[in-house]
This record gives sequence, structure tokens and C-alpha cells, in this order.
Amino acid sequence: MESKLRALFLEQQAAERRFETDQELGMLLEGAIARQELAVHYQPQYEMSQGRGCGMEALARWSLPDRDPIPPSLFIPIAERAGSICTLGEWVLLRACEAACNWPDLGGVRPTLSVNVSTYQIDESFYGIIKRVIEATDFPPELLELEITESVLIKDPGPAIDCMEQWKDLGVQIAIDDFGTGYSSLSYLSRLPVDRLKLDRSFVHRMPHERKTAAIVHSVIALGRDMGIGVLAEGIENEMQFDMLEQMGCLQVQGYLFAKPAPAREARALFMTPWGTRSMPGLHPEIIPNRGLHAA
Ligand code: G
Ligand code: MN
Repeated sequence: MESKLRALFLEQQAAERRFETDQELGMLLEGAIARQELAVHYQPQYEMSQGRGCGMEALARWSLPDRDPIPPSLFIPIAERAGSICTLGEWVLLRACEAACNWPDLGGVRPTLSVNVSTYQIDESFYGIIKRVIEATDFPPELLELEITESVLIKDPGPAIDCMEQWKDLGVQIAIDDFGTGYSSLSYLSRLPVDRLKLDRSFVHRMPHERKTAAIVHSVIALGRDMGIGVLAEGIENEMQFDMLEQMGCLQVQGYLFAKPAPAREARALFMTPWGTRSMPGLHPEIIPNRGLHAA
């Protein structure tokens, strides 16, 4: 009995410590936002057929002086627990729309701008935030894509769907991020005002050596096509993955093979250079679209 109590006590102590650390980090993060110590980087997205850029995903970066940058996989959950995610999310949205206003023509294409939206931001107030940002920056709403993860739809999808329908009234696009990992029911897809599925990179990673995973990827691509919803495959890192996706009819891609997230200037340059024309160690000449194969 005593040992049980002690275990409970230790558990509570650990939770309190985590809470304090989270709060501290949350405050640090709010300070970093206020002092403009955070940056927004951009990762280009490409059309499979021509290798041309089609969109940019905005990704927050936090670099502390004299320390390695803190990855978003670490600081986003902290911001979520410490209650700073809404401040952070709004800041990223504003900065990204401001930046993307300067990209009316990148080599003949105006990129769409994808911005990640945390589950915690999905409430009635977010509509007003999107509206304010669009008005303040004059960014065309039809070029703005809000990415939400499907986990938001698992428990109680009703209110989230209502929110998204309101956002759609503003003319923005909606994408499901990390698609396939959220264990949610497929039936919501027919009810959601969704424009694009972003197939999670874990499928792309496993696909070349797992027949069943390859079948899932194939089915998601077919599902999107039949439903009239775009499918973008995330996390393409090598030629084998690229090749398989191309054969399966995937139309849009994003990943380190083509471009890593980078500051706006660099990302713009990468966006404007179709990846087929760059020297990329992973690509064979015969699968480079600009050299003819895909022209057929
Ligand atoms: O969940 P979401 O898709 O928004 O995650 C974006 C994150 O994925 C970014 O932090 C970005 O750096 C990372 N990312 C983008 N492309 C690749 C890739 O090809 N491989 C891996 N491992 N990570 C990637
Ligand atoms: Mn994303």
C-alpha cells in the first residue's frame, strides 16, 4: 500500500515538474515570438508531371542563440501544452501570408501557401483570425491552404466540420495532413469540405519494402482521384519512392529529394527550378520529366 502511494506521489511530482518545464518553455516561446526569434521556413511542393513547383508549406523554426535549432516536433507539443499554440499559429499564418504576397510570379506560377493548423486552433475564433490575416495582407484566399491532421476528427468531428465549413466561406482550401495515420473513419471524407490529402511520409518510407503499404498508397491515390480530391505524397527521400509514386499516378510530391524546408529566398529559388533540371544525386536521367519521358 505504502509503495503504491509512493509511486503515485512520484508520478504526481514528475507531472508537476513537466508542467513547470512546459510553462517555462511556453513562456520562453512566447518571448521568442515577441522578439521575432522564430522564423518561418518554406518547403516547395511539386507537380509530378513537369517537375514544376506548385506550392509552398510554411514551417516554423525556433533557433536559440548558441544552441542547435529546436525542431518543431519538440516545440509544437510544448506550445500546445503551455497554451501558446494559438499565438504561435496566428503569428506563422500572418508571417507566411505577408511573405507569400511577394511571390506573385515564381517562374510563371503563383504558389499555393500551406499553413499548418493545430487541433487547438480549431474553434470559432479561428475564423476571425483567418479573415483578419487575409484582409491585412491582401493575400488571395484561394491560394491559402490550411492543413489539419485527421486526429481532430476522431472524437467529435461535428464542431470541427462546422468550423471548416465556415473557413471555406472565406474561400480558403483545406488539406488533411499526415493522412492515413489518424485511425479515423473513412466516412468523414465524404462529409468534410476537404480539397487535398497529404499522404503521411511513414507510408512513403515503408512502401518500397512492404507490399501491403504499397497497396494502401495505391488505394489512397485512387480514392483521391475518384473523389475529386488532390493527393500529395509527403516525405519523398529517394528515387525508388519517387518511381513507385509516379507509376501509381500520384500527381503531387514534397520531400527532401526535391527540396528541404529553407528560408524564403532559398525556397523561392528551389521552387522556380524544376527539380528535373537540377543535378540531384538520387535521380536517373531517364526519369527526369524535363528530359522527355513524362512529356508523352
Ligand atoms: O506534419 P507535417 O507534414 O506538417 O510535417 C512537416 C515536417 O516534415 C517538417 O518538419 C519537415 O522538415 C519534415 N519533412 C519534410 N520533408 C521531409 C522528408 O522528405 N523526410 C523527412 N524525414 N521529413 C520531412
Ligand atoms: Mn504539414
